[in-house]
Amino acid sequence: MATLRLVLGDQLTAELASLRDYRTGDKVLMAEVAEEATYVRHHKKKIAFLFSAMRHFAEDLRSRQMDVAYTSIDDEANAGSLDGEVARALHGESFDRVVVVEAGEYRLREAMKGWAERFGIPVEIRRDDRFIASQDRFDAWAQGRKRLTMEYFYRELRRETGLLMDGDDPAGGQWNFDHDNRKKLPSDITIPDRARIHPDAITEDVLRLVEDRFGDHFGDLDDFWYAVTVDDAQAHLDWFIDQALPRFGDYQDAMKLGEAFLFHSVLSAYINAGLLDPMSVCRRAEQAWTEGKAPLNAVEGFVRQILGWREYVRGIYFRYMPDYLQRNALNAHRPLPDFYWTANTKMACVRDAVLTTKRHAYAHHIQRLMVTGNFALIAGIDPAPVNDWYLSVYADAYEWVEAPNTHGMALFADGGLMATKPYASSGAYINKMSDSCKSCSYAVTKKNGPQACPFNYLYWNFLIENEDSLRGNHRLGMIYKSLDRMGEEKRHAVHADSQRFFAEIGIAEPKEKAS
Ligand code: FAD
Ligand code: DLZ
Repeated sequence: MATLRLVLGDQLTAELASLRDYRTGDKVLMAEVAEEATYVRHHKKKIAFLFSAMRHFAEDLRSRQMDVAYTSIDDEANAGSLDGEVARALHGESFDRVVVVEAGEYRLREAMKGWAERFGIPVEIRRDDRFIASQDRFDAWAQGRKRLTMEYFYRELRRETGLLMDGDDPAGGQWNFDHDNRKKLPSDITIPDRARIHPDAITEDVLRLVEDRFGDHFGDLDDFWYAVTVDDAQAHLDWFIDQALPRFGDYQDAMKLGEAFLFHSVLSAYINAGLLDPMSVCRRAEQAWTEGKAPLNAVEGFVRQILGWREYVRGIYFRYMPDYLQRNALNAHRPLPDFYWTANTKMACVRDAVLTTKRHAYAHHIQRLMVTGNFALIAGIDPAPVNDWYLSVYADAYEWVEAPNTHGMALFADGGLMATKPYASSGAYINKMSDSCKSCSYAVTKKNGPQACPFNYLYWNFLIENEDSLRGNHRLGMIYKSLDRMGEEKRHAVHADSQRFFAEIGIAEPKEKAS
């Protein structure tokens, strides 16, 4: 019984469920296809990272004596899509079945359901057990709950896995060390230089190909430092555990102009593509704590991101798709400003976040949430183009993780399924957590007028525009009381400044109000 085993670009794990029962005579199919590279116009570095990692993984499988059929993007016979490539592989060969691990994105998962009928052959779609919690596990937890608070899901997974547990109690007597993890960067702190992987011949080939085929996509291709093999991703993990994890917690929310990575792990692209296993990464961090190499606030903060947030957002995505992305709870309709692509803005924090993104296909969480995300939220940008932007510009972006973070956490477009209140803030938050306001053309101390930081008046404009939806939110009660104390003149200034600014950045369409 010969089996065709399709491995997707984000399934680069030798222990993958679809490869476990490989037998001589089977064939592994991997394909670089235009459809996956362009369903959103991915950042050039993301395509290069994935194509190079796929090519290295194919070599790895061959070294394990597996028969791999690999279609490169410049192969003349390339069908252009994954289903087209499966059809081509089946043509004229006698396979008895196709085996594949479920796709991480809803669109492809749905498409795969029709493959058996389409190809006239059994197609076995296996569960992706690289996640710590299955979808059934998440659904069982979510069932009947009024609020899906991540913290409680995370605690259950801590208990089940034993990660950072002291018997039945959390290590250190607390589940969460968030309050220790909001420090501003001291001006004299040394930020460690990142370990970089230099492109080998396979990566150099891919870089040329990507420039040739996808040269008009967003992003810089030069200075390519991504790991593209399991060993090199492991080296990045080792570097992080030694050099950055000890201060990960303290400066988790900090930002600094020109410093893309600070003490973050920069491992998400590897974990999501399958080069690193999420549970092993958590265990490595836990070990650093037990060996006294990293403090508990850092290790718990890090483990929470992976065991908590990463597992939780995937559960949310598959529980609520496809309706999830249709939601637009705040009825936001303005177009995405051009500066998300060009970085051509006088707001220093936004410019830095976009330039970092363009250069590295990476920005850390606080830049994504509190700078570009916060701006899109308070400016009332339509969630659809914002989702497309986040899905295309980051090397770690797949819809299962991008959509809940963008649509739910950053934009509150899901109406509060994930967050109890919108993550909206004025310039004061950015000033507190970064150095960007010091060199900004706008003044964070000014609340109104052409020189004022746009985050300041857009914040109030957001609360006014969304008063019908948000006034009843008990976590915003104090803020609406402040708004009630605002005089007519000030409210008028907020409105006028916001309209002037929307016109200046070319997004002045009036916001439609829900009927
Ligand atoms: P670290 O800060 O070092 O965190 C460690 C690890 O925890 C990450 O590598 C990642 O695997 C995981 N993690 C941390 N936060 C989250 C989170 N909120 N959700 C899921 N996993 C998390 N993450 C993606 O992997 N892909 C995305 O497409 C993505 N889009 C985002 C969009 C928005 C608007 C926001 C606010 C966040 C998004 N995130 C996304 C989550 C988070 O910003 C990134 O995982 C993180 O910045 C990756 O950098 P890092 O590896 O240095 O993470
Ligand atoms: C993101 C991506 C890109 C850019 N290219 C490919 C590809 O050519 N072949 C492939 O198998 N996968 C690719 N991927 C990853 C897929 O988009 C990903 O597997 C689906 O979105 C499901 O998560």
